Amino acid sequence: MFQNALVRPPSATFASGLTTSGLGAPDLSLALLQHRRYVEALESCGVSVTVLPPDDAFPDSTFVEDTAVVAGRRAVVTRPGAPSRRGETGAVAAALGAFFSDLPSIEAPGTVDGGDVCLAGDRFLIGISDRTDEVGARQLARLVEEAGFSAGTVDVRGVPGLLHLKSGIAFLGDGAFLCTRALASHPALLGARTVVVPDEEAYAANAIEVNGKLLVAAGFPRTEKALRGLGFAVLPLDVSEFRKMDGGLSCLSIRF
Ligand code: CIR
Repeated sequence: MFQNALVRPPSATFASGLTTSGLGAPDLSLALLQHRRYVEALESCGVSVTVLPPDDAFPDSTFVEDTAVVAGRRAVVTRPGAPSRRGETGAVAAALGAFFSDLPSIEAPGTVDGGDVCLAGDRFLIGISDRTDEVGARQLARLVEEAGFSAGTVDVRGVPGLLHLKSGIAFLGDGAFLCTRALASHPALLGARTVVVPDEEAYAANAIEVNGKLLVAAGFPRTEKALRGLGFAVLPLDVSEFRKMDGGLSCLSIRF
């Protein structure tokens, strides 16, 4: 069960963050509204939400998930792959310090983005991507293993259109994953139970399970229907403005 979540609303500079989506500039006031709804949804799942102040110096800082990885009673502060995002970690580490006394960091030259880290039961899948490198992944694996978890890597560099591992996969609980077709056939997922999103709904693979509810991006009817059919309590949320900046539901919070 998750008791807490850390979020950070988008700042006034949100539209100048990194993006490859080609979907146009985000509307800041709509993004702020969507972010408030996101916080309310987390609260409706019984989570107490800590809201960090927005920071204009870091346009991508609303995507807090990339800055820390929680492994039980340990939280690992990452070293984001994009140099423009490295300064985001200070405020997040300070806020996590109120909850975690065990707070190690990924050290240079390693890089890790939390969006590349998928916890499935007691096993961490760590994506090797353009943001998370092998050095960072090795450091993270050791740090989560010390905390009692197992870890393995998933190389997603050859998967087109995938910024992070979790852009294409979400753990649904009970050994099952929601994922894109490309990831379902990835050797790292051989033998796993998968619910595959239709190709035209690939964005919907970034979902989060929170205390028995599944938060999914709104506007992906086939995925939503399939998940409801499997008995999931689905909570659709509009995150259109975050999608324009290559982000999704999971990126907007650190849950623990
Ligand atoms: C970036 O490129 O870093 C941000 N614009 C989007 C980060 C999305 N984070 C995530 O998927 N965990």
